[in-house]
Amino acid sequence: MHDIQQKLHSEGYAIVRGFFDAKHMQQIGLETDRIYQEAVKHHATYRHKNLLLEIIDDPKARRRVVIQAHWTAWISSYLESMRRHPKYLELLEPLLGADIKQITHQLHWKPPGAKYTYYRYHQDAKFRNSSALRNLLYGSINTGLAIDRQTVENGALRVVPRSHLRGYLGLSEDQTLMTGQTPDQDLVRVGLDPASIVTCTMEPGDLLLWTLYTVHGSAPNVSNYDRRFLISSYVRAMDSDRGEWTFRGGVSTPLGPEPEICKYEELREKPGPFYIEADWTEEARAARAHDPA
Ligand SMILES: O=C(O)CCC(=O)C(=O)O
Ligand SMILES: [Fe+2]
Repeated sequence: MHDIQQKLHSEGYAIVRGFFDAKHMQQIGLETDRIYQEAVKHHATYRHKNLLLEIIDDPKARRRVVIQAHWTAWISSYLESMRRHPKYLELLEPLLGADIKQITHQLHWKPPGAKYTYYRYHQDAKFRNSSALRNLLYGSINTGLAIDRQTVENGALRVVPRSHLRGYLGLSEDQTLMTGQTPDQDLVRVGLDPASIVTCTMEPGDLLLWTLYTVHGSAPNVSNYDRRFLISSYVRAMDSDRGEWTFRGGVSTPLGPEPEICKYEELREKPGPFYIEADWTEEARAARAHDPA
């Protein structure tokens, strides 16, 4: 555990091998597939409170695909129990203490053959309400659980080691995250060395940790298999006015009757359910330019 902490703090990322065993991973995989089949029935992105099922009509795959699902713990009791499994406490308590909340719970798919399966380099601090969060560097830890093998071919997460020590760099500001890759020169411009990038290849059950300032992104899936990844972001409770309890005084704590504000700030005013047409794809933007509404 000491090694993990040391690596996370010195390099900005660390990988815990075999965090969950094959039996748990098989069950998580089945739940993930079940959620995909449910989600893809929606014609567009569906929001209900913190639950978000992000759907696009992928122009390359020529089918509807699900690319992300947030807070499926609300529709899967198994994922709800796994987000606060004692293994997470064992891992996180030395780093965050015994009072821990969760800000994100996100399943990501990169369906084979789809166009939008890349993520530009960015720092997750970009996606936090900074007035509701303190101690951004080490008060939050992002975790990514490999459901499928994460390979170069299927677009494993890539990190820039030691980039977390550079503060907020403003990468991919004013850009949609999934419509392209970051040119090397953008990294060089902020003083990062593209040659230092590490591809975090992982086996199912491995867990990647990174900080809110660690520069990361991922390449498209050019393989013929999926890349399912479960991202959960944990925070020291006293550093955050957002999030769902995960461990309270070291006790694993289930979701309450109503959700807490996590990343979706409009939760109270616009709980939904409602649909959102994807406006960020190149196709949607071209249609708007052609026919400005
Ligand atoms: O799934 C990925 O490859 C990256 C996702 C990511 O970094 C994010 O959603 O912030
Ligand atoms: Fe990210």
